[in-house]
Amino acid sequence: MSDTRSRKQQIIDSLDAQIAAASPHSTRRNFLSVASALVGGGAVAWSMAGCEGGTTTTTAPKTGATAAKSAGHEGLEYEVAPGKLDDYYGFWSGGQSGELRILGVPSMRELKRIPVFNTDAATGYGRDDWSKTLLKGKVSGDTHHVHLSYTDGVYDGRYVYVNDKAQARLARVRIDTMETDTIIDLPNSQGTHGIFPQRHKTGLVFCNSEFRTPQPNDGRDMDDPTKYAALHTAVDGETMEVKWQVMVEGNLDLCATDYEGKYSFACCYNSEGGVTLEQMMANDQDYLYVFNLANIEAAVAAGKTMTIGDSKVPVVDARGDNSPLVQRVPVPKSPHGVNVSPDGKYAVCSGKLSPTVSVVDISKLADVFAGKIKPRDAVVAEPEVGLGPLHTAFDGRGNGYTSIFIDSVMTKWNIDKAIRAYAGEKVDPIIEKIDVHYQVGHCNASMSETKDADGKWLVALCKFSKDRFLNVGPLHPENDQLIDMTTEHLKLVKDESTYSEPHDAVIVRRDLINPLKVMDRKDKRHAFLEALAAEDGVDLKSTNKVVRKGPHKVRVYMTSQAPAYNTTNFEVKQGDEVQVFVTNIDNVEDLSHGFCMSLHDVNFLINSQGTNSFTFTADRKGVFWYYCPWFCHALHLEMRGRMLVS
Ligand code: RUQ
Ligand code: CUA
Repeated sequence: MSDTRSRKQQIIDSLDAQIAAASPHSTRRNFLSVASALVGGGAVAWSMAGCEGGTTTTTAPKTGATAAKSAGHEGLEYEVAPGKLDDYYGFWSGGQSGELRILGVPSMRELKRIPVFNTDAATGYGRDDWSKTLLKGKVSGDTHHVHLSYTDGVYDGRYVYVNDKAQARLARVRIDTMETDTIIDLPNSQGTHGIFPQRHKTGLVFCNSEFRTPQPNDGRDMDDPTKYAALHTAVDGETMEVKWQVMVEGNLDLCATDYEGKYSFACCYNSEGGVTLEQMMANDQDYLYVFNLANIEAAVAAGKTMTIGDSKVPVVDARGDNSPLVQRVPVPKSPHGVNVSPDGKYAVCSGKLSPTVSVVDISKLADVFAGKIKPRDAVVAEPEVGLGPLHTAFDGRGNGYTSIFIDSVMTKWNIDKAIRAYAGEKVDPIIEKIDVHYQVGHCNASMSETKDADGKWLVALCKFSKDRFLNVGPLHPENDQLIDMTTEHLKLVKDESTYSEPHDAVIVRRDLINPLKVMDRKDKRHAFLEALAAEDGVDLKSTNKVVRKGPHKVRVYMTSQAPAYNTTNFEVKQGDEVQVFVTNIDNVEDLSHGFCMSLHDVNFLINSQGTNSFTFTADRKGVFWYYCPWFCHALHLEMRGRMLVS
C-alpha cells in the first residue's frame, strides 16, 4: 500500500498521533521541542512511529470530523441534514467587505449577507433612493464587531449593531426585516473599533475610537502627539443619537459592558501615547479603562462638558488621572480583547503581547471608584494562557476559552482555579489547549455574551487558512472552525471557509430571532417611500401611474405580481430624471421580484409586500426593456416591460 503523504506530512501526522496518545493537554508545539530534544535527528524515528499497525494510510486521529466519526458521534450532532434547520443563528461581521453575514450554526451554512456600509449589486442597496440616504455617498466600510440588543442580559431580538472602523460609523440592522435601518457618524473619532451595547436593557451602545487624534482634528497639534486624544462614545441604541463622549488620553481598543448598567470597559494598548510601532510597544504595562456611567451622566447633566469642533455632542474631559469618571486598571502589555463572564462577575482582558489574561472582579470596582482600594487590586487572577491571547469566550460552567494568535490554539481555562492560583494555591487553571488552523483572531461560543451561555459550540475565526482548502490563488479564504465544547476534550468538527474578513461573531439561540416572512412596511424605508408617494396622492400598494414632476423629472409608480409588472410600458423624454417605485403586492413567502432597466445600470430588489425605488437618467432615445431579475415564476422571463424614451 503506498503512502501518498509527503515526508513532512507523515511526520506531522505521527506527531499528532503521539500527542493524542500521550496527553490531550500537550500541543504539537511544546511536544515538538520535547521531541527534538529527545531524538535529535528525529524525523526518521517519528516517521517510523507513523507506520505502527502496518498501514500508513490510516493516519493518526487528528482533531476534526474524522475523529468525531471514529468516536461514533460522541458529542453534539454537528451535521445538519438537508431540510433540517440549525439550532443557532450566527451573526458574523464581514470585515473589509463592509457587510454583515448570517450563518447557521452548527451547519456553518451561510444564510444571508446583509449589506451595511457597502453597495450590493443584487439588492440595489447603497444605490436605491432610501439606502443612498444611509450611505451618503460612501461605499466602503470595515465591520469588526457585531452585537445584538439586550434586555435583562439576553438578546431581545430587535437590533444588530455593527461598527465601521474605516469611517468611524455605527450602524443598526433591524432583526425583523434584516435590513440596515440607521447609520450614524461618530464625531471626533477615528478607527472606531470596539463596540458593545448595555445588557440590562436596550440602552446605550458604546463605541471606542482606536486612533488618537488632535481634538478638534482641524490641523492643530499635528506634530504634538501628547495632545492627541481618543473618545469613548455613548449612542442611544433606540434613537441612535450620540448622547455623550468621554475624552481620554490613551487609545481605546475592544469594548465590553457589565450586566447591570454600571460600567463600560475599554482596553488601551497605547498608554505610551506613541505614534510608531516601537513607541506603542514601549511599556510593559497598559490599562483596562473602566467608565463609571452614573458619574459620567451626572457630569453631563451638571454641564461639566465641552464640545469639540463642529460637533454639538457634550464631551466630558477625563484625561489625566483616575477620577470618579474613569479608573485605569493596570494590566500587562498591550491588551486587546475584553469580555465579561456570563455570570456578570468578571471582565477578562487579554494580554496580546503578554501571555496572560487579566481577570478583573467587577464587584471590586465600587471600592476602586470610592478610593478604598487601588485599581490594580481589582485584578484577581492572571493565568498564563499562551502567546498572543486575544479574546475570551465562556461556557457558562465557569470556564474561559481564550483565542491565542501566535500559538494558534484555543486555551480552555478555569476561572475559579485561576483566582485560587493567583492567591497562591498550587493549582493549574489551564485545562486544555486545542490546535486551530491558523492564527486565530476572535472566538465566540453559543450565547457566550449573555447570561444564558450554554457551552455548546465554540467558533475560532482563523485569520490564515494556508493549506486547509483548495488553493484559490494568493488571496485565501479565512477559516472559521467549529468546536464541540460538550465533549471531554474539545473537539474540532468543522472547517468553514469565509470570504475576507470576518472579525467577530456572536452565536444566538434560534428561538430569540424571529424575522418577518413578508414585509410589514413598518420600517424607516417604507415610511420614507410612503411620504414621497403621498406628495402625489399615490397609494403604493395599488396605484400604477406616471407623474411628471417638472420639465425634466418623472416619477413612475408600478406594482408587481408574479409574473408581471402592472405597468408594461411608460414614456419619458430624453434627459429626464426618472424615479421608479415598484411595490411587490405578492403576499407570498420567498417571492421576491426585482427591477432591472437594461443599459441604464439600474437594478434593485423588492421583497413581498415591500416597496423600493431607484432614480436614474434616461439619457438616450429608444426602447429599453426593464425586467425582473429574481426567478419568481414559470413566466419569470416574460416579466418585463418597455421604457420609451422620446
Ligand atoms: S479585533 S482579532 Cu477588530 Cu475584534 Cu480582535
Ligand atoms: Cu418577478 Cu422574476
